[in-house]
Formats: sequence, structure tokens, C-alpha cells
Amino acid sequence: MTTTLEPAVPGAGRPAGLREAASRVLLDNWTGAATVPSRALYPHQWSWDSAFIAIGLRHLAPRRAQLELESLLAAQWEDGRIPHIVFNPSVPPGAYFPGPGFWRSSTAGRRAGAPPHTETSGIVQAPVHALAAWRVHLADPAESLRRGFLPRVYPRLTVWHRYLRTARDLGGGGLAAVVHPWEPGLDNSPVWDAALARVAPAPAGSFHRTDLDHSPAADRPTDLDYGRYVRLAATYRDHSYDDARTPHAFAIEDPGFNALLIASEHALAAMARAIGADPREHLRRAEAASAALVDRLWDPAGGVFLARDLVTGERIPGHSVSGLIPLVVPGLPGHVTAALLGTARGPRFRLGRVRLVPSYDLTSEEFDPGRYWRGPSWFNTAWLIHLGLVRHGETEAAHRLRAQVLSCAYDTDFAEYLEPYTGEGRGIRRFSWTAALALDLLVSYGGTGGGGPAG
Ligand code: 2M8
Repeated sequence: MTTTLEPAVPGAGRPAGLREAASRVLLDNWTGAATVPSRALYPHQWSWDSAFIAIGLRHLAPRRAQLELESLLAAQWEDGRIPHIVFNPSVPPGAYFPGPGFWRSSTAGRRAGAPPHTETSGIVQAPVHALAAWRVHLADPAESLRRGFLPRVYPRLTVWHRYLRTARDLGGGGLAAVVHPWEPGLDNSPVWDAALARVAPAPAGSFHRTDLDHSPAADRPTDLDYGRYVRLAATYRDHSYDDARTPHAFAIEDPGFNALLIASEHALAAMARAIGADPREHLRRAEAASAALVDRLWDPAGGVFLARDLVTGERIPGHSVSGLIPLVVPGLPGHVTAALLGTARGPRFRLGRVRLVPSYDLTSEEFDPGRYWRGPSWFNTAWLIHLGLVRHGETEAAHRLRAQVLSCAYDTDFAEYLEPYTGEGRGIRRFSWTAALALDLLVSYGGTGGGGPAG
């Protein structure tokens, strides 16, 4: 077991050549209007990936970073949802499963306002977009102004948040629910296991997984997981992606997803100020959602936020990194953030004593150091925890985490995720958000990139 402490010195451990290598990944994965997470495994545009990618891309090409977000927003549905995948029509239909022929957005999603000429998925991902858009604006305010970036994206992002706040408030308590494990982005987290056990899997022979052509089966979700993912998505599709009509076997209030919505609402307030609109409604919404987050998901005994299963009405006992992500929310009660920081450093996550932040509780029987979101450390969640540490004045811990992000990204050739104890790269390499977020922490050291004013 490796417990190397990374240097707590600003800039120490910064691998020479990181900037060039990360830039090369982002350039190679750029398709002309957006960036694929990976040419092989994920050959289309993903929603929260694009937001993280834009955060890094802004340091190389602010205009491209704007385009990254604009091309995603161009596929927004009329009901406000931003789809989790925008399919590239020039990629062969069988290159990724489930592809456009499965989701059939332009027909099945017509009533929900899916775009007629672009194929997308019908589910969503975590709302990091306003947080990214504000940072992209700040990278080059003159270019942003010249292109009218904020006035174009602000109304779309506002409608996106409205969709989550209204159609997705399935529990009626002021939080957004996710209706598929792919939505919070932590696909096979043990937190979803009990809820997924209720879902009858689609028959094994009824679909063909393409992910196993690119990544070892031991690093990926199981076939049984996939059968359930397919069943949930098909049921939603067969109800025209109508949130009120679909009988949701999986409906969960996830702390990370809602924390990002709140942080992004603060970013919308900053954007409103910048374009001369009234920020007060955004601030009011952020405050209301923060209160709901604490009220519905805070677990004082565990010192962490828990997901709430809306089918059983109960909170789910498993501890995932998602429960720490509320560290990014400004203005949470002091006792909550103090307890969260203690949990991050404690035996479940061992911040500073393992690589990055494990995606699942190290002390749990379900922890698996190599399998996707069941334990490995990921760079996007590390970036978010870094933002939280900066925000709470935890400078030394933030420096250490940043140094780990830089060295681990470089040493693993921008792996998708890491074995937390050894730092060994897992999944695919040359993964876009790993490159983008390492670049961001490399360039915008000092809290400005990770912990800028609003959002
Ligand atoms: C993973 O999810 C996709 C489905 O959306 C997949 O497994 O095919 C997750 O890691 C998710 O968080 C990420 O956005 C996506 C693309 O990188 O891959």
C-alpha cells in the first residue's frame, strides 16, 4: 500500500512537459466544434465532460472553450434539458452503445422538445455547465464580450436549471432527482446497488456492449449492470422522456448532482451581474436549494451527505465521493463543512494519504480499487474537491491535492481513473477531462482557477 505524501509546496511536483502533453490530448480529441472524451471509448460529445473540458480548454483557446459549451447547448431540448450525449452523425452508428438508434431522441423525444435534426440521448448529467461557462468567460472577457458569449448562454443555462428545479423535483422537497445511474455520472457506484436491484434487467442477448472492445471488463460495470441501465433508459424512452408519466424504478436525490446545481446557480448570479440582469432570484434559489440539501441529505452521524432513494423514501447508507462534493457549495453551515473536511481526511477517503479522492468508501466491503466508480479515484471529482478545499481556506490540503493531480495525470498518460493506493492508471488513456483539469490546475494556480469568485 502506497501512502506517499505529495509535497505541500506550490508548484512542486509539477511535471515538466505537462502543459504540452495535456494540450496535445485536447487538440487530438477536438472534432471541430467539440471534444470527445476519448476517440475510442466515447466517440461523441458528453455533457459534463464538455463542461470540464471547457474549464481546461479556456487556457489554450478561449474561443474553442466557448464553442465547446455552445455546441452542447445547441442540442438542448425545448423543455430545458441538456442531453447527456450529443451524437456526432459522422461516427458510425455502431461505434458506441447505446447509440442514436437506441435513444431515438428526434422521434421519441419530440413531445419533450428534442431537436429535430440532431440525435441525442434523453437523460441528463450533472449541471456543471454554468460553473464552467463563467470560468470560460473570465479567461478572456474581451473575446466573450465580442462574441456575445454570456448573453447567448445565460438564458439557455437558466432554462436548464429551471428544468431540473421543476420537472425533476420528483420528491417535492426542492432538490433535483436523477432517474438513471448515468445521470450523476458515477455510473456503477455501490450507492445505486439497492435501487438497481429493483430493476428487471434487459435480456443479455438483446444488446451489444461496445465498451468492452476498448477497456478491460474488470475495470467496467458488469453485464448485469448494463442490463439494468438499458431497461431504465428504454422505459424512459418508451414514455417519451416524460418525467411525470414515466414509472421511475430509479429516482434518487444525489448530493453531488444537487451541489453542482447550487454552485452553478451562484455562477448564474455572477453572469447575470455581468450582463446587467438581476442576480437576486439566482441567489434566492441557491439559498433555498442549499437549505434543502442539508435538510434532506445531510447525515450528522456520518459527517457526510447521503443520497436519498425516492422510491423507498430512505437515505442510502453508502458513502461515495458524491457526498463530499457539497464542499463546493458556498455558505453551508460551518459545522457541516468542518465535519465534511474531517470525513475527507478520515479512514473512508484518506485525503492526502492515497491518490486523489477515492470514489467510494475505502473501509466498505463494496470498495473495489479497480472497477470504475466503485472505488478508483477520478480527476473530475478531485478537481471539485480541490475547489472546495480552496473555498474553505484549506490551502495546504489543496496544494497537496493539486500536486497529485498534476503528477498522476502525467505519469498515467491522462488515465480515465486511478487505483487509489498505487496510483496505477485504469480505464483508457488520453482521456480529455483528465488533461483539461490537470491543465487548469497547472495554469491557474493560486485558487483563481479552482476557486474563483462565484460558482
Ligand atoms: C461514463 O459513462 C458513460 C455513459 O454515460 C459510459 O460508461 O459509457 C462515466 O464515467 C461518465 O461520468 C462520463 O461522463 C462518460 C464519458 O466520459 O463515461
